[in-house]
Amino acid sequence: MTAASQASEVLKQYLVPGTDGEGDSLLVPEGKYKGWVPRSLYEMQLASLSLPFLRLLSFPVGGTSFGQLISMQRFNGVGNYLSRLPNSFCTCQNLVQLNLSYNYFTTIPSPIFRLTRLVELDFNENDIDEISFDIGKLELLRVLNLSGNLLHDLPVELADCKHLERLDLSRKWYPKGGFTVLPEAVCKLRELSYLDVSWHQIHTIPDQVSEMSQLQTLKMKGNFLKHISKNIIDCKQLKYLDVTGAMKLNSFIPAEIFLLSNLQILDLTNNYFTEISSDVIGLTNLKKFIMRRNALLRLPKELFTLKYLEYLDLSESYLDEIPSSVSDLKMLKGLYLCHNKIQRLPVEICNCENLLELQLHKNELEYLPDELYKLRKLEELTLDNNKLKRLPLMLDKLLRLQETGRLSLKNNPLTVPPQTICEQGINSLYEYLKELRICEAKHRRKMILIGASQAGKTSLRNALILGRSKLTAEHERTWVMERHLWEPEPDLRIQILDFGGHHIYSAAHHMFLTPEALHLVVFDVSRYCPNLYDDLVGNWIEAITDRAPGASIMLVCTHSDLVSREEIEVKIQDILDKMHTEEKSKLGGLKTELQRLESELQSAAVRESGEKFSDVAVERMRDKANYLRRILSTRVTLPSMIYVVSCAEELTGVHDLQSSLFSILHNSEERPLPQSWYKFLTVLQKQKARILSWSQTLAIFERTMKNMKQSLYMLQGSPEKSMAMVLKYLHVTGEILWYQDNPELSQIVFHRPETLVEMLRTIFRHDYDEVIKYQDNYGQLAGLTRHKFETQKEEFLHHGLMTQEMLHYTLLFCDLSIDAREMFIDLMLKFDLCYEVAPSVSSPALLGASRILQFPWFLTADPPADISLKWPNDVPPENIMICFQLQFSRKEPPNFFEKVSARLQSFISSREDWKDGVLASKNKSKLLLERENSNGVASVTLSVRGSELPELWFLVRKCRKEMFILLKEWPFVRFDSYIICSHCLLSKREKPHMWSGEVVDITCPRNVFWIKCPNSPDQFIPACFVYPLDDEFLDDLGEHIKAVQEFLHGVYDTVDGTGNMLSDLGLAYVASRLGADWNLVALNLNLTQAEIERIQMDNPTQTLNQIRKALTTWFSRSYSMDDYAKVLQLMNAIEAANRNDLVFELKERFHIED
Ligand SMILES: Nc1nc2c(ncn2[C@@H]2O[C@H](COP(=O)(O)OP(=O)(O)OP(=O)(O)O)[C@@H](O)[C@H]2O)c(=O)[nH]1
Ligand SMILES: [Mg+2]
Repeated sequence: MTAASQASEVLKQYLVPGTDGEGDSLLVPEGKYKGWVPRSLYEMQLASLSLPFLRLLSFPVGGTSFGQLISMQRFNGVGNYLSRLPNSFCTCQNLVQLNLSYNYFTTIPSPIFRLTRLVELDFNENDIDEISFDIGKLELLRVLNLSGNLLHDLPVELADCKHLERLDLSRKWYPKGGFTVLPEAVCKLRELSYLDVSWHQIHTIPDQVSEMSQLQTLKMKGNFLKHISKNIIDCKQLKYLDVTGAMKLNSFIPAEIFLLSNLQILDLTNNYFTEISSDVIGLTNLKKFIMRRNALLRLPKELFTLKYLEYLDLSESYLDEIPSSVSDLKMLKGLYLCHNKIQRLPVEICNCENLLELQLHKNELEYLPDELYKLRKLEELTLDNNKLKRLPLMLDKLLRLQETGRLSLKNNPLTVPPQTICEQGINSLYEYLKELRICEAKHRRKMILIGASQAGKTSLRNALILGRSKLTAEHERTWVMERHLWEPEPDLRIQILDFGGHHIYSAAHHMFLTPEALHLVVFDVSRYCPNLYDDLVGNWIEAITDRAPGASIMLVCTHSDLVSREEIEVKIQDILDKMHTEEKSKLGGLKTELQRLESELQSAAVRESGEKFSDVAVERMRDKANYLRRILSTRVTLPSMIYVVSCAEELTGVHDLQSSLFSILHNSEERPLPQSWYKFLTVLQKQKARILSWSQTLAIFERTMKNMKQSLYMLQGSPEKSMAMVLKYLHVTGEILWYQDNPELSQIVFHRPETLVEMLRTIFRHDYDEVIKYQDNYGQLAGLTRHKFETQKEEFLHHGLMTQEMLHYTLLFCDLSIDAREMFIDLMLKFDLCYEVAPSVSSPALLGASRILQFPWFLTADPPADISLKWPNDVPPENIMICFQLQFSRKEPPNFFEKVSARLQSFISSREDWKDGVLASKNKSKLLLERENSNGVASVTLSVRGSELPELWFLVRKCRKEMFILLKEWPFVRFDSYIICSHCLLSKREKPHMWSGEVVDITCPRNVFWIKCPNSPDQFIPACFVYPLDDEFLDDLGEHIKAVQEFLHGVYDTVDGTGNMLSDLGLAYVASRLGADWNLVALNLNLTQAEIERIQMDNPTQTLNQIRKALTTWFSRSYSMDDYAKVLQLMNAIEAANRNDLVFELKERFHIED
């Protein structure tokens, strides 16, 4: 290969092929060839040629012919050593773009004027001082750049370049020479849109300026402007005027400038103006006002009427004040006030919510407004070199600032937070502020978002906290509950509890509810229709009013963007009507009942049947009346309006809701946190354990108080009581959870409430089926094969039965360590969320499991098919039945039935559960717990059957007690309790008499064995069917049994008596009639003396029980005899004890023939 062809190959590497039919471009890199280029260049056919910074002294090099280059359209020879051009240059007649900037030309070379197709010509940074009149020949020229030269004059022929759009004539910075008047030739360029005439000595803008009707940008830096023709207002397109340092001789800003109503950018930097005239108001479209380095002493209020202003730079002047009207600049993005003498910032500045940059360094600021945190978009905040002692407490809410790190605080005498913290960087500073705030907040509240699933609670929470729309995706359901801290203002600290609306979570809700909270009942207006009132609104309101005396409730309707205004109004009216009608009728009912009680109390008229117990009955009535009065006086006032919001983009109505929330929250009682309590809280929160025991907490409390030199006794007299006071306070404000009133749970402190949520989430999840899947690794750890896993999962989903293995698996799956397992079980049991059951034959799939927990919430089953065998409709003969019923006006409180069902477990021995019922037994007694909802009345009924009267009453009383304990969680739920008359039940009356449930509190008075059934005045029933027997006094149990026996005898009208006499009740009757002679009878029935003494020791004070025990012992031993033989043996034994009277009586009573 020849040297020439080699060189041409090398050049080709810089070739860029043209696109769209354009020729190729050759872009030789800077410095590649110093002073020359391979000759092969001239053989190339190019559209563009670029030879920058190659130290070329001439071009073409060493010759006069351009060769093939003659056809090029663009030539870039920037940064060479060129000072002239050969004549041949004019042969490149296709040239449209020529760039010869940064060379050494002293004039524009004449060949150029023959390039009549030129559109762009660039001679920027040469040494040109004069331009030939030939310039006028370049008629197509649009861009002419002659900046950085030494021009002092212009030929008038420039005006012939009438298509010029951009003209840069700015000079080198040079003390002498230049234009003194804006040249006439320039003024005639009617198509000019950009003109730079900086660094001349122009003192006048002449009247002809008006001809530049297309001018958009005029740069006149460093001139000596004194006179500006007011014709400048004819430059209607003028948007950008830069007169930096051009008016140092003026003491006022020329008024003509303020006439430029279309101006968008005005730069007045580097002048000596001391003020801005009120005429500034004329710049109605101004976006950027730059006036750095002047001598401003004050600002006119008109400046703040420029509503489109986005950037205002007033730095490096003598301002000592910023007017409050700065907040009128709603579009402001940049405010630069550094290097002034400002001592205070108006609080209104915090309303400039679009501010991105705020420069305040080198001023004399001593304070900053607390609300500064509202400038959420701020990316730069410079505060160094001021006199700040204290920073706003909420500064850490400026999250963008944390991302950019553009916060400067140096050289301030800071004490809060201390300077040393500030020097550690923005992250440390923000942490410090957060802690400081926990300590200093005055208003602490819990705010509860509650409502149906998908109501829009979480989206509303986002809108409130973030101040912008963040709608949740449809699948993002809140899972049990989420707690978020909201600090909208420095002294407000609000814990928002956002509940998942899915019904499966309702079991857990009440754990987090506190009456002191502010409740927001949220519903989706687009889904609302009158028959969904209860589901979407009513039930939720009721859940709150029943629990929380004096609670604050607000109603919020979301999704308003999806529904027309008119439709919303109709729906809202419907809701308010329903809500208030219901409330009115409830209150009406309460009042009527109270009146009835009051008048009954007044006349002290007591029902005939209760004559003997009048004192107690009156007492009960008085209690009830007081209770009703309490309900009436502390009744929640229901909201009279509904807030209508949309959490979609526009956030319609959210602002109003927010303002109302603030005013409610501010008006609430102040709850500052004393220093030592705060310390205690922070120490608690740092504990690694998931939960703390009472004694652990007490130790921490004592240590902290000692360190803080605080009295452990404080107001409450003992460390325990003092700590209880602090814990209660922290619970109410939502920082921790502590269940003071629950004896099981009061010994535990949930110092990290999320622990509880995390645990609940493992089990209480609406999507358990889809999410919890089998994985080998977890299966092995939990000891579950795939098959076992599937069957156990099935058991959980259908019968609510969770094995220890399955729980273990679920905890692992949810990333909770198994050390949580025991605690989990313990807590779930304590919260009555489940109970432990023995493996039973009814769920054979779980027979091998080590421990089984029943979660009644997950029961979906119907009553067992054989229920009528296990609990026949007709009460079996010789059985007593007692029914206790709770009635609620509309529905039972949420989860009440499930919890009662869980609590039963502690006193029954076997059970079978379904969705709305439990069939259980204890010894020989059977128990049925059922819930029902019909005709607007919800009831939970407990029925017990058996022959052991004391045991039956034990079951009723125990269960009733548990129910009442649970009902304390809803102190204002209205319920009535009854004993359903056994007489009416046994005789199958359609409407049985309902004895007021209070009778259960009264024990059966001595010597009263019969009372009248009000349903049939001539019918007496055993008193022990209505009133429980006195456990302490069972001496007249015998008489009661006799009454029962006689009563049942009447009801069943038995003919053959042997079986009856040998029934439990029959033997109880015999026992009740035997009395002191029983030892002898027992001996006659072949019990040994030792056995008799043992029986006496086991039942030391209760003779009747001794006798019954003796009789049942005999009875179970004589299983091989037939009934007749047994009766005969018993009669003989009684006869042998000289109780012929009794033999006779028994024969009569049980129809026993000789
Ligand atoms: N158009 C519109 N959609 C909304 C609005 N608020 C919520 N949504 C949508 O409604 C659905 C439910 O919203 P969420 O905020 O998750 O409702 P939630 O009450 O928290 O639901 P749960 O957590 O399941 O109880 C989501 O798909 C949201 O995007 C609103 O004001 N307008
Ligand atoms: Mg949610």
